Amino acid sequence: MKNIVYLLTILFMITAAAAGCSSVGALGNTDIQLENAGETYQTKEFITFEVNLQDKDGEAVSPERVYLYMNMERMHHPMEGTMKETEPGNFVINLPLAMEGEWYAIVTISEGEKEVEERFEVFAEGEMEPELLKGYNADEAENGD
Ligand SMILES: [Cu+2]
Repeated sequence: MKNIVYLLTILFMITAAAAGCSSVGALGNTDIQLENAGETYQTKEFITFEVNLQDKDGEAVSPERVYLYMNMERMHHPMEGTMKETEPGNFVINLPLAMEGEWYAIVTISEGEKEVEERFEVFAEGEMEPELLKGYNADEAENGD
């Protein structure tokens, strides 16, 4: 009887470890693509940013949350928000860019506590938008703040 309890405990631990490994691994092995990377956009306009997620076999990955955060080095006017899934593995959000220059864009995909991020660059040209210089959060805008 003692042996069976021991065996069941071991089996349970192996199962739990395997489940944990596969979920962490799946997120870590995701190929994150920002379709807008390297592109130049006009300031003041809302731009559709699009992210595609695939695993190593080319299958769509749909994590719980995909978040886009963009800002400029040594400046503080973050453009950010939760991206919406339009089809499996495809996520979009509409965000403006406040001023001309180089912006970094960080895509964070998360599943529970586990998160993975990837950094890209996009460019903006055109006049500065004073109303956007404190940043823009699409999630807050959607909630009417
Ligand atoms: Cu700036």
